[in-house]
Amino acid sequence: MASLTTNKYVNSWIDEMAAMTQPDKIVWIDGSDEQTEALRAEACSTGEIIKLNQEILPNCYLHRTAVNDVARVEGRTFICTPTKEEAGNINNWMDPNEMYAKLNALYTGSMKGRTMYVIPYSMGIVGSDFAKIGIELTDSIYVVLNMIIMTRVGKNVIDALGDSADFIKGLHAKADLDEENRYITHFPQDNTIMSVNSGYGGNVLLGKKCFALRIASYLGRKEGWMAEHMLILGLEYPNGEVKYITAAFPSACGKTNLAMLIPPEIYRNKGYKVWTVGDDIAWLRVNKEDGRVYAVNPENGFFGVAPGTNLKSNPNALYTTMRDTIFTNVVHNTENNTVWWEGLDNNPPTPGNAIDWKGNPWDCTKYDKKDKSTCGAHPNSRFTASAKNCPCLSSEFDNVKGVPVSAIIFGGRRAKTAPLVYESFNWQHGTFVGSIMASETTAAASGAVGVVRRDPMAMRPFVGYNMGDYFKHWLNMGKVIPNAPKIFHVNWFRTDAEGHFIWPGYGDNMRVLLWILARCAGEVDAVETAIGYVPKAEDINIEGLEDVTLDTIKELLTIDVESWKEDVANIKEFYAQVGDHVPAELYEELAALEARLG
Ligand code: OXD
Ligand code: MN
Repeated sequence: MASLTTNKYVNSWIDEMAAMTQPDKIVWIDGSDEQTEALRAEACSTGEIIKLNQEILPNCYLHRTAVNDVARVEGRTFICTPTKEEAGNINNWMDPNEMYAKLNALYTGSMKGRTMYVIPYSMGIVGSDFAKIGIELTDSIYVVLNMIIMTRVGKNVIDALGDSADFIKGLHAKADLDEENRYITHFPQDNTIMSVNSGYGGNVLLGKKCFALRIASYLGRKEGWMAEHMLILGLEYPNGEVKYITAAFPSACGKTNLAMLIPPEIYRNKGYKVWTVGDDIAWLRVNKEDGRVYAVNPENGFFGVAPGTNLKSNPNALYTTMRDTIFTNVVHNTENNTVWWEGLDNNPPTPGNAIDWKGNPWDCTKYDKKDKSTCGAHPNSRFTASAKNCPCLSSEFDNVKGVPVSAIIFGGRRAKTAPLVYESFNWQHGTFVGSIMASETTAAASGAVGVVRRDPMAMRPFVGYNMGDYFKHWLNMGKVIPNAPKIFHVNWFRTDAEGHFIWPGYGDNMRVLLWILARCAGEVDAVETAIGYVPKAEDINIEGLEDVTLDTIKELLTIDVESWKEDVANIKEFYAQVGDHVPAELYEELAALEARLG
């Protein structure tokens, strides 16, 4: 198929990649409905996807990955900078020449008998100052169909690129799906991403984690902006004013749920609303006119975790998935040709009518919560759904300027240490608070329970360069933002002596967001503590909450000095691991915290 462009950089790169991978043919993705529909039909005919019940789930499909290929593979993800120091100690590193040679052997001939699809895509709205263009070459129709949902794909993108060399190159080949030879690699200096031997979303939808976080974080540092693992939401007040918040939480801490929050009834009745701008990634830039930080979501869809999504936890996400969605590794209900996952409802498809994520008959009566191998849907099964179908999508979603950010929130899953919410003293301290973010492993994850994993700014697996330099970039940004957002930390996961969650979470998290925004507006006082400003208990509105009293809030806001002292020791270990690029300012903050703890 003829190239859609005369851009010599694009065409010569495609020629080179095709010479190596040797596909039977090359097909450009133009973004047209006709082509997309033809690809769906082709993928259905080969069994790559299954067309679901079009009355109940219009334009929805099911896909199953290989059983050895169900999640991101951090151990096999590499940042290939010329020196190891540039990649830092937290990333896996390999010398670019060595990695290119290794990959060359894996890619050579890998597309024989296959088609190479060329996907021109934009992260961000074509024409926006924020937007960046990528081209992904892939031998998977599943990847093409997902990219069409998750990014802005088509002829207009390649036209916008013109004859420029300013695009991110991405090469993906499924090859043999060999996990021993699976590599997700980034060459920041070459604007290049190469992924081989996987078909799982996070490893192969190269616009997402690989480009919009790893490569973009590198570009952001070079160009003076930020690429962050953050949701973006707008909170609308009864008077119609909307304030925007970005929030970073480690994977699997409920970012999508918070982004699509439904206010508690008492607030809904007053006219409060929450609007979703993004659920996973935010690109942040300083606006020259008002000196504030503006955020865009560079994606165009949601690649969300299915299990646990239900009418209570996240009705907006559920509605979003009811059309135009690709489900991956969920249960197939063959009785009515729909899908199901653990935590959707209490009506799993009955034995004889259910196929599990591995493609085998599934017996829901054998399901044991504690034994993952009995699940019908894989715990990391996903929906790829279009933002346009989200009932609470912000009207500013397509705003080329982005939305002005009032508050940045960091959070983690901590049983004891972190209070429900606290505010940092200033940007430098806020950067410190982000750098010490952590989550404790839950029983749901494999391995020991309660182990602290440091996940700075929720970016541990996603910074495309040295983590210490990333911290420095945060500090530097603080100096060039005249009207910086305030930085907060939240913890929805505090537990009592019996291990039960104290805070109801979900929609009620809105009560904490309102305190945060009131602080930003200078409308409410706070208590200064060793770790930051904490609310006065009576300033968290508990109206309409069962089981939560003023004493509950007091308990949620206590600071357990002993566990903070333990944390300080753990932070020191972590900083040592990050190595000598950790900025002196953060060591000063650490020392100051230690002193305040006494
Ligand atoms: C994701 C992740 O899939 O953070 O968004 O793992
Ligand atoms: Mn994520």
